[in-house]
Amino acid sequence: MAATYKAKDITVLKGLEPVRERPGMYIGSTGISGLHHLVYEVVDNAVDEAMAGEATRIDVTLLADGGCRVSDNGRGIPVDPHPDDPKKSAAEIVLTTLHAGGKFGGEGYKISGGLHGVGVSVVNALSSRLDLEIHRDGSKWTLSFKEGGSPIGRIKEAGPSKKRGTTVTFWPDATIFEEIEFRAQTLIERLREMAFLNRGLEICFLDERTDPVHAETFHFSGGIIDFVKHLNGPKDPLFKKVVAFVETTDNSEVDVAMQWNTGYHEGIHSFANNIATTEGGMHEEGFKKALTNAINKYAKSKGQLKENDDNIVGEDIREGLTAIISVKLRSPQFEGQTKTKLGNTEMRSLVEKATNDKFGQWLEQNPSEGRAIVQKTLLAARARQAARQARDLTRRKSLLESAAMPGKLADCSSKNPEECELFIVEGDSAGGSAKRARDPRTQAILPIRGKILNVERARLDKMLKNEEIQTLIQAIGGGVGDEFDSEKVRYHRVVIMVDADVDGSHIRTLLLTFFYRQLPELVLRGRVYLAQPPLYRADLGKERHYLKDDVALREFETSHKGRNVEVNRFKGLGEMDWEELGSTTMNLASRTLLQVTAADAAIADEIFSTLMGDDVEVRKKFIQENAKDVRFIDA
Ligand code: 0RA
Repeated sequence: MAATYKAKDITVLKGLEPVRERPGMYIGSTGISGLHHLVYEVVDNAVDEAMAGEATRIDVTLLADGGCRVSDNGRGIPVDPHPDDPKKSAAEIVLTTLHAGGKFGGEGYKISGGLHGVGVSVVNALSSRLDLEIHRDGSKWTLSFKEGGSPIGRIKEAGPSKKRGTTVTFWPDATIFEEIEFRAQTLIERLREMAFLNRGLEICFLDERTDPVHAETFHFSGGIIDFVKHLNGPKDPLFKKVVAFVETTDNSEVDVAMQWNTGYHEGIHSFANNIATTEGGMHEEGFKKALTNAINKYAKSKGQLKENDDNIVGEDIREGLTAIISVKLRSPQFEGQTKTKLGNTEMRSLVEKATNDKFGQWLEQNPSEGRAIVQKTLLAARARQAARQARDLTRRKSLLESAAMPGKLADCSSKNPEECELFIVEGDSAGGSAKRARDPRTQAILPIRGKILNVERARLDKMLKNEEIQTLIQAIGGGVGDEFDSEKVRYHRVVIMVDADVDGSHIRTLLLTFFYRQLPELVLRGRVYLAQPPLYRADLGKERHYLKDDVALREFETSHKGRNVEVNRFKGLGEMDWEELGSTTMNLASRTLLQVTAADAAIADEIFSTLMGDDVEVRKKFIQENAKDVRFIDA
């Protein structure tokens, strides 16, 4: 008897040995992402049960001892003797044989998820222990596995049960993984996504490693409609409704939800069998093609686009669009560098047809929303054309004038961009002081007049036609928009120096928006700065102190109580003499600069869009909400 068991154990071990020898082949890596893959694998199996209409809830628990428990209320893994080897239960085979999982149930398993799809046996192979508990056919069944996946005895009937479902508890093998501590946040994000993609499925996450325990439940009755609302949450939707449609065939399913926001970012997220297809693929291609087609057809039929007008291009249609395309199909082909591109050609025509028909219909039924979409699209097209014209203009100018710099620019003598800075200064008088105060070798000055304010209510396209902005593009030297070339930029630091008043912040918002939209690389590389001119001068006898803001002033007054302090507020840069401007704001040794982050620029862009946008209601609301903020008072 003992000898027979031994022989069988060897066959089983052989079954999972390849997994322990080359874990990366099965789960990608033995790092943190491979570790999380174990959880996803078991969860995928449970989600399959939900997709088959057999489970409604999944519980994922991180145990205090480092294990992970995944529980579902599905049918339970079959426990009957397996025809190939009647001494073993089907469950034992599922847990100890590669690829065995999917083969069970045959037609019962309509659509199988898991990229993965490597099966729960891989999790078993890479665990130091795994406990299986199955509730099925009126009983509770248990079976445990030791390090490497061999079963400890046979499956046991451990009493009656009225429940159904499978619970897998596993402890990742510390000799295989570089680290074995799960990250709650990573798992939470994936579980939330899973809940969005499988409408109605309840996923409960519990982290028992912390005190107090951390519990979160994901359950979305709207499915991907809720997903789109979640993504658009922090943004300003163009209208309340979410466009959504479904198409099912005998062996596949297409699910689309989308909503435009007033921003400029294109956020299309596609999935195949719950896996993010970040490289896109056939389903995404079909969607984009039909979206462009449907909008053009609609815009023409409603006269918003005339017969002779150019068609609206996809890029302009997708500006500010948040969309989820989720397809489920029997045999997904994953291609591309990271195997996240869907290759099934039948999905292209299916999604294309569904989008053409159903979105076309939606537009007809929702004329005011349809009109808003087309309007936004036309604005995007206009801005893009204007940007191109502005680019052409500046390019032609610099060709004609053979790189002659604009007359207003007091350039620096060094031609090494690494040590050069460009100060964009508000007003001619401050510009004059800055020119005197600068280090002419490395610091260039470009005065910008308040006139730039006349672009108030202008959109970005008008802004690009503005002479001051053109001068600025020429001075910086790398071009604009898609053609921006950071190698050609003439200064490694671009410093915005404006008055600390309403006009000053208006100009700053405008400039930051311009940089964010047209020269984003400059912002991302951290090359844009804000000068920090002092707001106050406090005279103490012959001593002069420069104080950057109200807080600094209060501190100064407190620490010099009883002494005769004379305080002056600088109403603008022009009130400082050139020596003061130099020592407080420009000299490398004594100044402080504020580096602009991408987030700062994005906020400026949002303020700009809201204040300059066409939507009077949104603008009003914004101004009311921000009325206390002095920065916005003049808008
Ligand atoms: C094989 C066949 C059937 C279900 C399962 C496996 C199954 C596997 C897992 C893994 C985690 N939870 C699970 N739930 C079910 C079909 C059983 C039937 O037809 O009754």
